[in-house]
Amino acid sequence: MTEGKIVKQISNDYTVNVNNKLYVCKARGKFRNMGITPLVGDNALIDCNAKYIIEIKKRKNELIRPSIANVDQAVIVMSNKIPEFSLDLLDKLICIIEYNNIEPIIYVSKTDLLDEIEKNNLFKILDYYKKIGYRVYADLSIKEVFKDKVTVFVGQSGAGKSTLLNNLDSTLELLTGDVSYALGRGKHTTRHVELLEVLGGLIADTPGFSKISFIGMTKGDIRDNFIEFNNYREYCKYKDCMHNLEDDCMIKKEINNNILKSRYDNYIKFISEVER
Ligand SMILES: Nc1nc2c(ncn2[C@@H]2O[C@H](COP(=O)(O)OP(=O)(O)OP(=O)(O)O)[C@@H](O)[C@H]2O)c(=O)[nH]1
Ligand SMILES: [Mg+2]
Ligand SMILES: [Zn+2]
Repeated sequence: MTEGKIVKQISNDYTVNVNNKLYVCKARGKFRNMGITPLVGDNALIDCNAKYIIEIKKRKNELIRPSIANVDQAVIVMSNKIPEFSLDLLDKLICIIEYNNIEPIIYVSKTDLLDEIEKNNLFKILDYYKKIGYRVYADLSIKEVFKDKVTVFVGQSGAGKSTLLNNLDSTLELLTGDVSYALGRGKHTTRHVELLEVLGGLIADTPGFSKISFIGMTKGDIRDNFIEFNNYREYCKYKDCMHNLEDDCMIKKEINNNILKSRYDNYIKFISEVER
């Protein structure tokens, strides 16, 4: 038995990397009985001869859609145009990624399609995200973040995830797709999750996902993962303030001052989504 990492899954075939040798394995039936599905990113014990996965090591975290385990950081690829930039989606992704103890990194693609005024407006908003502690990139200087990390690329279909990966390492030659202009959204050019060795780390390109949701999260979880709110909540009148209908709420007082209005509006939208 040897230990390796699952780097790719296509239906029931799991490719496991053991000291840079690849083995295509099946999962033992016992996993199904135990309710475990092996995931890309799993550290696993395998039988190299019989080509079976025998054991899955305890996970640090796991994401669903894209299904992947043991992720350190997530690059949120946000397109400016086609598909349109969405602060709503950005805040949703940040919140879910934070909740999973994964570090979000923001990458804005297609800035070449913007004029100077549009660019200025965009960077003003992005400055807010920097101020509250996130790393934000709009060019290939993002290369510095990948070494020794497991990174997942997330973002809408057509946002430019595979294009960015190809630009980070031109030998990858990943398929990229034309965005369906009529719909303003992509058509899932990338079809499976796979960990690729890039710039001294592992990066998972994923199919753009539209079904991301707050599964398993409570309203309190959403509140706690709007990280900048935590700097002010001790000044709210109520200790467990939801920053919604309560009086004397410091978060509400800080809107348009230290808190970006769209962040607050999205927060209110998300907690009512979870309530339903
Ligand atoms: N102008 C411009 N076009 C870009 C840029 N990045 C990506 N594109 C185009 O956007 C389209 C979609 O890019 P992909 O890299 O396939 O998008 P994806 O996020 O991998 O999409 P899925 O695999 O479907 O999830 C392609 O036609 C790219 O050429 C960019 O920085 N500027
Ligand atoms: Mg892709
Ligand atoms: Zn409050």
